Amino acid sequence: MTRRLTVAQALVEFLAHQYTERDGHRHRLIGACWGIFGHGNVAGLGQALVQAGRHTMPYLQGRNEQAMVHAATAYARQRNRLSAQAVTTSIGPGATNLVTGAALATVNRLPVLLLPGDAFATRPADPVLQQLESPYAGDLSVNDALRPVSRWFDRVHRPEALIPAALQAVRVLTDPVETGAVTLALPQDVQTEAWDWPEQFFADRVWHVRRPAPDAGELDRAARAVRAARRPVIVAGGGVHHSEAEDALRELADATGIPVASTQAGKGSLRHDHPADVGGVGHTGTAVADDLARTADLVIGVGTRYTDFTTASGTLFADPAVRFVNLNVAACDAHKMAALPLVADARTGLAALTGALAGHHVAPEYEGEYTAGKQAWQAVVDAAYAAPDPGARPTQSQLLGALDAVVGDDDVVINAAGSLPGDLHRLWRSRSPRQYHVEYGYSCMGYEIPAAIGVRLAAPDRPVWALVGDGTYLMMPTEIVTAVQEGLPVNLVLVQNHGYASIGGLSRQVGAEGHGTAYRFRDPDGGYTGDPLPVDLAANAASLGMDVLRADTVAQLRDALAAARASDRPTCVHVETAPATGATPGAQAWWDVPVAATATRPAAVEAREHYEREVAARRRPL
Ligand SMILES: Cc1ncc(C[n+]2csc(CCOP(=O)(O)OP(=O)(O)O)c2C)c(N)n1
Ligand SMILES: [Mg+2]
Repeated sequence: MTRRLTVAQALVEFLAHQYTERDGHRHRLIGACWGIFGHGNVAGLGQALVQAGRHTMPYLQGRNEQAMVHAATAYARQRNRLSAQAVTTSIGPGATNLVTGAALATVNRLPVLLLPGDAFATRPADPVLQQLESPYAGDLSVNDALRPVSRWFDRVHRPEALIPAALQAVRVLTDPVETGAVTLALPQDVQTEAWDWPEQFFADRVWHVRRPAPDAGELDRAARAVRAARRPVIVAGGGVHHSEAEDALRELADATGIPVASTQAGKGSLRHDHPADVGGVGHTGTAVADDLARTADLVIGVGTRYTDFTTASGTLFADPAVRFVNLNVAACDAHKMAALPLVADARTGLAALTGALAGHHVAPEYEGEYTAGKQAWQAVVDAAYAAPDPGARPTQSQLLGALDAVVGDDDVVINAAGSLPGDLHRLWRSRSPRQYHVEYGYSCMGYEIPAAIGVRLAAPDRPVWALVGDGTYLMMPTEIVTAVQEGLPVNLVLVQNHGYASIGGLSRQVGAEGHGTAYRFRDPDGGYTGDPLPVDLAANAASLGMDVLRADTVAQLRDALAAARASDRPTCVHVETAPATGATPGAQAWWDVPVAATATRPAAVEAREHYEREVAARRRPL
């Protein structure tokens, strides 16, 4: 039995029949297909999607290809990687706009299926509109730029090649180790070619997402190391969420009293008020977590990649005798930091470790020490959140305090770049898994608004907040239109501070004097130190269709946030923040940003002296 369809029609039909299964629950793998059409996909995938209809494959219209990938990636994150979305583009610029989104997905180990159009396979006219010509390679196209940022890349030159290509694509999307951006480049002529497909290709196919159990020897060595440790600390990464291992982690913490610090991706693995939760760790961590990390004799990494923010650029885990046990489904992560590897699914591995540690508990003095540290940090958060003068302009940490007072357990808070990730990691009180949605693998300005759409599509009952700096807003406000079009009541908190404040601070620290980081008019000497620019981002958001509430004071901000949460329309709260005060805690650990080794200006010379002292204290991670 065969069915005659075009390549694009066959691909859509195939994707509509792919499912994942984990823990007895079945999920549709590809929930929808985003697309912007051009000559490279309109007659192929465009026609196929309209023919399939919205029940077979829902179509979502975006404004910018990068943003569509962000929305799809956030969707997959919120769905614990059990569902994903596809993104179709034309050839040329539509395709290359995917690159940043693909990198973000791959860095964060999140599945997204990219379907860029490609130049004709049959080459009736070379070059076609938007085709890249290379003097040395006839088979090169701009889509090759997607290879390094894809976990699977294939170009379907002939109709029948779609079958193995599509199966491999789904294998990678659903593999907990391999997953990331998956690209099927589809030449525009091939998309429209017909073929007699075996019916079997369109049968329901269930991809069982495995939960590999640990090797007995690895488990035994890990358990011995934990039992021998006096100051163990768990570093919970994004893998805890991907694996839905939050309960298993809590059971291990309850049974053993081992404190749990978390990376940006792992925050919320335990509720903030769980006695073992010591909050964020690393450059943007809490004092209590970082002190524990500095003095730990054993670090138990669970589902973490150990980025430089987590390790404070290799300076945080400072005990010369510190050892690592890494529970990770990916062997490449399990072996980082010269660790004892425990290669397994996070949930399965945590449960096994809890079993192997039966009867073991950390010393009461150690528990008492971090409990006191946790209380001290709570007081720091309270002080940072407190806004005694309701008539004053809020600082950014007071803004987070106001948001903290408004949200419930189900709200999702999204951010990716600027000064907010640090404040959020240090201060935010996570109340449920997947409430804290900070993308800090790629830290991509512009992720937040499309991500809010993806999260809302994945979790229609959860109120969603995109926290966005003015710089980030200007980089990618486009998908506001999509939220309005789809009737998604996403909330946007637009933080106006007239420039790239975070980088301004960093720039001053590293001797670059804040150059080019403020949004101000050019002065006669050529610098940007004139008046602030007369931009009205609130008016901009309103012009794209959002309801807008302007808050100039703490009191107005509280009202606006409450009104936004109650509204069933996409709503923007625009707030101009005051500079941070002493109440907002800063970095508790170092981060390596190299400073000019020679300079003519004193700021850089001084910064270099400071930098060399820090570098001298660094212990190189293995
Ligand atoms: C796409 C992208 N370009 C550049 C950067 C580098 N970068 C990190 S934060 C930042 C400034 C962000 O400005 P804004 O959103 O206004 O936040 P603020 O720093 O003012 O809190 C920049 C330029 C980035 N993370 N992403
Ligand atoms: Mg800013």
